[in-house]
Amino acid sequence: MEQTFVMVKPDGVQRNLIGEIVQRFEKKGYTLKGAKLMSISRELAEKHYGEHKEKPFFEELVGFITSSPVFAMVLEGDKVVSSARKLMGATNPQEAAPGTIRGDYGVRISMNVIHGSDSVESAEREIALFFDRGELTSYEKQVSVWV
Ligand code: RTP
Ligand code: MG
Repeated sequence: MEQTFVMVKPDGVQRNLIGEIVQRFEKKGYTLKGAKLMSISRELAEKHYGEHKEKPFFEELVGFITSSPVFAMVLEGDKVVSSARKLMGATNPQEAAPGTIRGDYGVRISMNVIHGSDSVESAEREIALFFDRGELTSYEKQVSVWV
């Protein structure tokens, strides 16, 4: 089953949006396999956003993501990588459709509330960067038992 890495960025944590964002993924039907509130070191931020090292916004991005805690998650489900990106909306909240997380809560591209892996390969890399194996659970949802 496919897994992705999603994180509520510092602006989302500061604005009390963790619960709302987790709820959107839960209600959609994805399974939360691991989650934690954590501070990101500069070293981790530079690895995570390594693909943007040469971009003009890199320093601002690293400064922002290390400025205050983030809420990191691993979600599992069918095609969850691309679906999670759809639920998040376009990178620039000014272009993100209403109903998406960035469309509903974001204002500026530099503080766009949430991160989600952009491919299955990125997801594997990012999950390994942020989580130790022992921090991830391996249960299956047994919906028929609970509803
Ligand atoms: P993310 O990695 O955070 O999930 O965002 P993304 O895939 O939608 O966008 P990406 O191209 O990977 O950019 C990473 C983050 O850099 C910031 N950014 N600022 N000032 C700018 O022009 C600019 N462009 C990108 C955004 O915060 C974006 O989420
Ligand atoms: Mg990205």
